Amino acid sequence: MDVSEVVQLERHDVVALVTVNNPPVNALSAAVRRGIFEQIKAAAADPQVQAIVLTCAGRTFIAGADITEFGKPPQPPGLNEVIAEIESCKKPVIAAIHGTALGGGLEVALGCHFRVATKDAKLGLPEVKLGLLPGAGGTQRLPRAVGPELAVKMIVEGNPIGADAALKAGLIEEIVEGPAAGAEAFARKVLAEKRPLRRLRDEDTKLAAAKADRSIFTNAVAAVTKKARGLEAPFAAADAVGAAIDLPFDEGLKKEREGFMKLVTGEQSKAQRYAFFAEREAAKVSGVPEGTKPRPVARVAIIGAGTMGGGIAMSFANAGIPVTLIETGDEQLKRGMGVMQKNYENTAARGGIPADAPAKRMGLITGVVGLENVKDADLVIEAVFETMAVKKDVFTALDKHAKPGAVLASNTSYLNINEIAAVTKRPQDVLGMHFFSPANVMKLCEIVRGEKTAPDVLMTAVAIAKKIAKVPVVVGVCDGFVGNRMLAQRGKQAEKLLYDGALPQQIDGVVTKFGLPMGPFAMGDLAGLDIGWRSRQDRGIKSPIGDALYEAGRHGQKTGKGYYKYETGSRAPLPDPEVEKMLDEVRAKLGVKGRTITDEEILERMVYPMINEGARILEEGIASRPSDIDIVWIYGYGWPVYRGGPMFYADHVGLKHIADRLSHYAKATNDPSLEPAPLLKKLAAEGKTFASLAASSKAT
Ligand code: T1G
Repeated sequence: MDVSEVVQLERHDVVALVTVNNPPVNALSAAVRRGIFEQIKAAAADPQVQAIVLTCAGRTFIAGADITEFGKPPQPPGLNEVIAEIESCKKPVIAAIHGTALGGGLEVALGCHFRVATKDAKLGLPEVKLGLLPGAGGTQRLPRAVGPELAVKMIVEGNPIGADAALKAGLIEEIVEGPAAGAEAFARKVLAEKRPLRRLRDEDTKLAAAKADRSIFTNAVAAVTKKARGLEAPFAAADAVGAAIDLPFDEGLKKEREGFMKLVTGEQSKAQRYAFFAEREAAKVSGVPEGTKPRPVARVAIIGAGTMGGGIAMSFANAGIPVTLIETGDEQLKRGMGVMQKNYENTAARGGIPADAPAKRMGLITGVVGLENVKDADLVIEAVFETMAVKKDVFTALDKHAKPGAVLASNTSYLNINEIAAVTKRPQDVLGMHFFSPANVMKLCEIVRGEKTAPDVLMTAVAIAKKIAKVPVVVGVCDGFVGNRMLAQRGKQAEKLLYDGALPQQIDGVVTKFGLPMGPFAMGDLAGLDIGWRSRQDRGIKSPIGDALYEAGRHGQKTGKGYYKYETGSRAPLPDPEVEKMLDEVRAKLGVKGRTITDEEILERMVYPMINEGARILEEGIASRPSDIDIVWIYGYGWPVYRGGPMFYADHVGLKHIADRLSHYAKATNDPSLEPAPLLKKLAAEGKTFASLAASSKAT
């Protein structure tokens, strides 16, 4: 691509403007790097130019390196070279920041002598979210700009800061109107005041305190790496920032480069970069006519102020969307409103939201009694009792009271959307929006597409889910859709492993060591074993140990005992010898003798049956892509992002191995349902991957 196509140079008397124009996010492709390098050189060599402004066209300043280039042979000039050219320029170079200056984008700005930003700009180094660390000087220049404590927080957590915070921290010089014009005015000021050029590589003042007392930095690192269990990048990134304190700039840069190269070629970053694109791919709905527009959603009504309804209402209020929250009685409504208020106050007390946010957000939620109050809503989401009879009653009433064109969504976690839609005269307006508990925290929203769901209704749900900062994945109608359907297979194997001789703590231990936040039995205790028992009663399913625990009044955390025991006021699961005794009795009744089971067998029987179910889900078209299934598991159940999701993991392990092990367990445990699904068998026989499906479906 020709340099001038992506990076233009123009001169306004003594000020040169170098403008990057590489939509959609001005990513630093090879052409952009070449363009910046050459246009800065040209401006520096132009005797009429006394100052240079680096700005971007479109909606944002440079949002980072071009992630699609990773894994391919690097093309010159490297980003470090481009930044060195800017920093060594004899004329002042000013970065004009708007939108999101992220990753390599902020690193380019850090190579400039001055930085100005618009009020709504965000500045950050999110590389750690891709399993990387800033690889173009960010770990060395940012601590010199804002100090090592804030720098290591920004780099290890990967979250951006706003312009106000950036100004306060000394990351930018000024907040300006309109990035380029504001920066040009600032450039003229720099010239008029004959300000000395600021080269961050030469500024060590803000490192002095941490040089004198290293514990300042080590404490900061400890604070931000608490949640980094299993991840490599956060710790490597912290080490690179430490090198800025301990070493001269160029040696620190070398250390950063070594750390970056190790991560970018590693398995974790490959998985995290895959997940980044998979999340965006999931929002591209197949089988919807090009240009289908979502319906406008100005007001939402939520039916049910329980745990789910309250969490969903909070998600909309958090995005500034007014909510009518409807309950059947004042008592339930009052309780629901109180829970949300408390949630907001607790978050504000922890500094998670501003002190005035609870009042503002609760002010957006109007609590009322009576379904007729849905009449003004553009989107109605019911989160009532999880039985088909209750759902049908609610949708019959919604059909009567909701305005024409309103989207009617059920939050059901497994019930048949087509059956629910059939009780209305408007099945085309009905779909599922399955949120995950706690709904105000978990990001996944399974958008369940009914047979008759209209394309624009589907796109409305996808668009509104993104607007409330959820990750939408469109799924088909079946028992449990994608996530819970796969979870059910894992639950089945977990229970069988108990009868085969394993204990809850061993099984949960293998699952959490693999990287999930919680194992199946701790999850059961959290959700409540009575919920599982009721659902089994509904469906005529027996569970010897589950029923025994329920009948013994062990309903999980809520009764202080379930698969584990819990000390008063604690949610920490403690192994309970009582449960071991109960398992011995159940095994005796079943006539099975327990055996010692290896962690490896547990892991294979926890994960491979889920992958097998994922293959069936793809065969049936319940999910359009293997990566959609991965996104469901990463955002709905906390599957470790550095393992990319169950289907990505399957490709990494090898489908032939997985198929062979499933066949082995099908025979060893006399469970034909464990035989490899036809799709898995076929791909394994052909030496292919699930990823090859996505590639071929993209090709069609
Ligand atoms: N490279 C390539 N494509 C990118 C991209 C990037 N950095 N960022 C976004 N895209 C694509 C994205 O796939 C989508 O494509 C479209 O742009 C719109 O994105 C050397 C090594 C900037 C906040 O991690 O966080 O710099 O689906 O849907 O919601 O140290 O994109 O339309 O075909 O997300 O408005 C560091 C990643 C890179 C920022 C905008 N930077 N991007 O959000 O739009 S590593 C990042 C984002 C690095 C240096 C290191 C978001 C956004 P398509 P979108 P959005």
